[in-house]
Amino acid sequence: MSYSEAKKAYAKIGVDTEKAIKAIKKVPVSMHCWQGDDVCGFESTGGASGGIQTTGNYPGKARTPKELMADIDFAMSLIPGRHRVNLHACYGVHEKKIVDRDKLSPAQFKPWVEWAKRRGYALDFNPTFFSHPKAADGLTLSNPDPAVRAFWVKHGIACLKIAEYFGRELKSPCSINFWMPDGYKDEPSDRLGPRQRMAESLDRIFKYKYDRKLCIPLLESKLFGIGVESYTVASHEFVMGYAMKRGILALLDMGHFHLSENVADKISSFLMFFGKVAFHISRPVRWDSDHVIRQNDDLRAAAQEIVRMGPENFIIALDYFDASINRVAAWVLGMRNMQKELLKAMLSPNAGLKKLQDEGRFTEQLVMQEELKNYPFESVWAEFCRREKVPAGEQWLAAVQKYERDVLSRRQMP
Ligand code: RNT
Ligand code: ZN
Repeated sequence: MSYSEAKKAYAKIGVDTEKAIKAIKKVPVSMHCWQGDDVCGFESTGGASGGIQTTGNYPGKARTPKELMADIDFAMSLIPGRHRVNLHACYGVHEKKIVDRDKLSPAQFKPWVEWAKRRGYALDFNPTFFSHPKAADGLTLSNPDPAVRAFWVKHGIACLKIAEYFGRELKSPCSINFWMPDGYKDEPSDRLGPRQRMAESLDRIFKYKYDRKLCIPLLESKLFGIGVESYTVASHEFVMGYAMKRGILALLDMGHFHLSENVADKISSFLMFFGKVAFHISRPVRWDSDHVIRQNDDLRAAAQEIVRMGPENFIIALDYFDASINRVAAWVLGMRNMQKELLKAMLSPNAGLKKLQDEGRFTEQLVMQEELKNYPFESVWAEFCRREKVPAGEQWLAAVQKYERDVLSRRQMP
């Protein structure tokens, strides 16, 4: 169907496709740098620890900051709209000697800022409380050893300063997400102590008077990790309580709940009581497995909630890492899928559907919800891509395959 025919079909149900195209263009998605190198970072070649795991050994992962930046640039060239890039503290650029986590400063992130300025990206940030000798026992901010806690408190404060630097230099507030893997493989005898220590350490970090105009701290909850199955210190309840008390935002990762829970249902309550909602868009398969997001029911439901409650009230970040497929393709597919679901939700007569619900017209509501799934969304997506000068369909994959032949396949792993 042509765009003008689709436009008419949508107009009949009160949906303005031009408005939707304008709206989707304004929603930035924060693209996670860590899909590009399996969460390895530039400090060691150890790979991710802390209850997270990448599986697969697809060739061509980025080995240096330069390669990672080039891969991100290439991915972005196939994604419509303007987006953000999400960095982790373990992606600092170190000259000769590696600066330890407690001593990190803007100096290690200057090359990222210079690159982001040149490209017009804003940056988000994450302290890295894993893949480090002082996190080897799985406990960081809740560690019984005060010296270990002090080390990680310093890391947290150092990262707040780096986030302020990003916000200031790139003229866009930087979200900084705190996720700590702390927990136990088997039943603990004391569930309270680690949570008290965690709260006390976080208090010490947030005593640093960060500039709220430059950085937005987020706190991410989790259910369990690999090797950390029985107890997670920063659980959903811990995070809800702590974030609320401290006046920071809680972050919902779609992979951090029981598989039968509807994560989208949590959004409205979060919005009511926090005012803004931060999201890690991910896809659990059997466990919190961080597969590339697909256009499935979960993503659709989350996107609908985001659109119905105003995308400006959300911080949308992707979080998955698949090492079994082309990593650039994993980024492009995930970013486009996110945008596709947001656009579908924007092409929905949301006010009309709400009216049907309020008037108890449930037959019409159900029929309309289903019929909408077969509306000519593709034609509007294609028009959006045409205006953004990126391929609308799977032609983007041929470009990635060429990049794989010319660039990725030449990278030898040490
Ligand atoms: C881990 C969390 C966390 C990480 C990133 C790398 O379970 O989801 O957000 O994936 O910080
Ligand atoms: Zn996450």
